[in-house]
Amino acid sequence: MDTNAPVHPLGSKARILLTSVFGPYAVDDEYGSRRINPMELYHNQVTREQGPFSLRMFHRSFGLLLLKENIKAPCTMLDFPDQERFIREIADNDYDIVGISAIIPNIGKVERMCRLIREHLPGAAIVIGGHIANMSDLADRVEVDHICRGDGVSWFRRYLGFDRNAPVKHPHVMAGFGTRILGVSRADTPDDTAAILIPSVGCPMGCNFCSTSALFGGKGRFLNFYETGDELFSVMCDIEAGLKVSSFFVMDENFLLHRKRSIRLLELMKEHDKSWSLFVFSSAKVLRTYTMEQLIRLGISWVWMGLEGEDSSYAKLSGVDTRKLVEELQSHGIRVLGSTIIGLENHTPENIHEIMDYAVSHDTVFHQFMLYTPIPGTELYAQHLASGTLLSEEEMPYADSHGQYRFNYRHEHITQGREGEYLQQAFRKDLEINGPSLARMIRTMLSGWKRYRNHPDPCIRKRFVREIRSLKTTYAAAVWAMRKWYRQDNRMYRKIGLILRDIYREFGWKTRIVAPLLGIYAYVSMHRENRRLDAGWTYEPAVFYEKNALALALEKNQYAVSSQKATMPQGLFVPRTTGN
Ligand code: B12
Ligand code: SF4
Repeated sequence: MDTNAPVHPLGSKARILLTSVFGPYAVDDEYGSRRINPMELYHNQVTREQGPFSLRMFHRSFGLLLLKENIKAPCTMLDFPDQERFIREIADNDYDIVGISAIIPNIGKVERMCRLIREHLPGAAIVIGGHIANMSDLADRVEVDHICRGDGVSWFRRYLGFDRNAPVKHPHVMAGFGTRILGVSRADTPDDTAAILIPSVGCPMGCNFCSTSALFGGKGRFLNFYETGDELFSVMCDIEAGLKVSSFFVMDENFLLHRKRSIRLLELMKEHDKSWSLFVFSSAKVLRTYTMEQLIRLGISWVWMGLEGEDSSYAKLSGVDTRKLVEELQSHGIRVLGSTIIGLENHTPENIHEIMDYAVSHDTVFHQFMLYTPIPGTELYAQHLASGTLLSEEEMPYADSHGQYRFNYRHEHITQGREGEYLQQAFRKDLEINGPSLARMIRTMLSGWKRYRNHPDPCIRKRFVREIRSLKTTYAAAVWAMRKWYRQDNRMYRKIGLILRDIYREFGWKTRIVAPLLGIYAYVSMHRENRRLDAGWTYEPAVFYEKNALALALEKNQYAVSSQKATMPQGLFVPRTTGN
């Protein structure tokens, strides 16, 4: 295997296939798919115990989309194929390069895909990138020509002989698709869905367990695709015009940390009367360095924040009262997704319930619970390796090391596989005490609306008007249905009833009429969904097949037929029943 700055002889003439690993994902299979590890963000690790209230949604493989946009050679992308579809693609077409993007739990699929590529395309170079590249023995496990550790855009540019420093072109892609909640599928329209925005990769904070930070250089390192607020603003205007969106899901581990860029973006948003909504990841300490006025005008409407655990020693949390911070943010309409780690060094069977109670007491709109997991490439992994506490692959296969099942090491205090039980208890406690995330989200949006509906700045008003549109109708109906669902549970019935009362007060008689009318439909649908879930239904993402302009032109020349944009219908999900 060539690791030293390889260059492909065909350069821009090379035909490239980029692919994600094959599905189905939410099944237990020999290649490492696990039913407990679906290709869904929320249902995998946030709302997984919320039954019909769980938010179901898929996300494209953003790394590959970014690569495709920046490759000036014929490039085809296959996202979420099943094995048969993948085989058909490599058996029926000639490719010079096949690039696979993967994370470590999917190593079994990568092994299989590499074997299939060698069989069907013996002349093709195989390149592997993404978080799996952090496995130190990857090259010994799979038959691969190149491994890209870190940024793939510059890697591919060098490999194909292009200018590595050319500006990075941003793809125009919706952040999510196949959204479904309470058993009802939602159209992923630009009004309701955010576009993806990738300003940077990596995070300089370098927390000991963080594989994202590790992949892009660790402490003190990161890579900006867009250095300045001006560059980012221009990219956002371009996406806004192309996709007709007003919201951006900002895929940047610590977006607000890049203060100069954010403040300049804020200036430009003011100057150009933009009232965008931004969904961001940010550490607590960084959030505290902005005034609420700045956050609101910047359109921060949703934030993913690591809470990790009480008394954890992470610099990103030092000196911040996270409960106060969450309360304050949510009272301004900013939905918080808090993230808590189960299994930190000081966690024991004796204190774990207190730890859960502390996490749940934040009453964040969403709460992720994850096992403290040493991932190759991180400081935490190196420590466990040195102390001999890692479990062997036989004891703990990589496919199961996804953070929602078991530790991949011997924890000093938590033994006998009890961590899985603790995780489940944490998720359930959060639901039991705080109620469905959907209800919490609606409550938070309502708080924001009440606070800002008469704000003197028209851009701020415009954003809140846009965000609460559904509160008058579908969300009101959802609250009505959720309250009915809890009619045997006095405390939750009253809690949700208060939200409904506030909605009626704000939006008047039309909403009072619409809520029960649509609500009964949602209520029936929740029961149907609940029965399906009990019967073992899981959901899979649709397959996407896309070619860039050069690949389409090549196809046209080769077959002398009019080229077709071979994209699968966006926004579809494929239900699959596995339990009966
Ligand atoms: C979006 C996302 C998802 C989406 C996946 C969507 C999809 N279609 O794949 C969802 C929500 C479904 C998901 C699920 C899971 N995820 Co996830 N996910 C992320 C997240 C938040 C963003 C990834 C991203 O798009 N980044 C932006 C792009 C631009 O960066 P990138 O992907 O790294 O790509 C760059 C390079 O890596 C490289 N590159 C990538 N691919 C390739 C391919 C080639 C050929 C080349 C040359 C280069 C290259 O070039 C790109 C540009 O620089 C990351 C955290 C993060 N911030 O990275 C976690 C992360 C990747 N997920 C992770 C994990 C563990 C999971 C889960 C197991 C669930 C879980 N328990 O967290 C499941 C697995 C699902 C499954 N069955 O496979 C871990 C991976 C750990 C590891 N080292 O393997 C991460 C790092 C989070 C974390 N810190 O724990 N995830
Ligand atoms: S602050 Fe978050 S993204 Fe940054 S290194 Fe720590 S865990 Fe990773």
